[in-house]
Amino acid sequence: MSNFQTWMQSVQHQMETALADVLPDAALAPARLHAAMRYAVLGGGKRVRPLLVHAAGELAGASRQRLDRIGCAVELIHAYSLVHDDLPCMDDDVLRRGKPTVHVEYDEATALLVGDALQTLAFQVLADTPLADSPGTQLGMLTLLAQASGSRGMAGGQAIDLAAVGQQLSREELEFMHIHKTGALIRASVLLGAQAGEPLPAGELERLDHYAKLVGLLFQVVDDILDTEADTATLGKTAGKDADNDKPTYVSLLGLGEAKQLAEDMLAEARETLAPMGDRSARLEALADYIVHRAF
Ligand code: GRG
Repeated sequence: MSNFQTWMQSVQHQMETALADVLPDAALAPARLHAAMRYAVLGGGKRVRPLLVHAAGELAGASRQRLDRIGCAVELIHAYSLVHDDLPCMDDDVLRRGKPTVHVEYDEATALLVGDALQTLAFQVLADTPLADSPGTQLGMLTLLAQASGSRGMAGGQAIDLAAVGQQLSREELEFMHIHKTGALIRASVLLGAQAGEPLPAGELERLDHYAKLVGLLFQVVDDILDTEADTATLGKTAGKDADNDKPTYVSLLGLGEAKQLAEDMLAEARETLAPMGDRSARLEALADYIVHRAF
């Protein structure tokens, strides 16, 4: 196993423990809501966003404890978005991470509350212990996560996505949607990790920001490629994917070959962006590579 794979598994394992610790005990009232929150978050997922938090935070010399907490905050926001995205009023999906979705396993009202409670827990986790060298920096981190999650970030991107069903979008419009829907939280993960450590030179912060924006879009291009390949492999639409398939994607816009080329080009740009930081950015580079090559 490569050094990167060993590191990735150790962070994933550590995040599972950290998430299990910050989530309310399922024995505490209201027990059904707490059990459903744990069901939504634990035992699945690649933990890409916490991995980005750790890789960027290590580059800035941040402690593992701080990065675990920040990783929990972004993963809780991500888990909330998946629970709400799966609801019948949105994508109406029945399976997530190989298990019944939260509204199928529990019920719709519980799934709505699970999302709400995970979102507020994320901000609690980010606020209730020192995570940066100054309170001002930590306040800025809270603002960053709020902006990345709200109507000018992920929730706004989801609104644009819902409005785009059955529409033809230009490449610019598709990019705008994904920068918000998927990219904003991925970008925030990198920046939050970096802010938990020593102040970085402005040039390095700009490089990290550019890398984070590229990886956010890259993630979605690859997700579109994976969806297309999964649909092709099963010779048709998979259960619960009908709404998705009416939405414009990079593959429907560019074709599979060009979408793969776009992913490779963006990966090359991400590598070039990190290059001046040398070995300190090796894990961020390996993560970008992992995000792209899990597809092909
Ligand atoms: C409901 C406010 C609200 C927002 C939903 C991000 C999002 C917005 C919905 C997720 C739906 C989706 C499948 C988007 C495509 C890209 C994506 C975020 C995939 C899932 O993320 P992964 O691959 O999942 O990181 P795991 O399970 O590994 O955590």
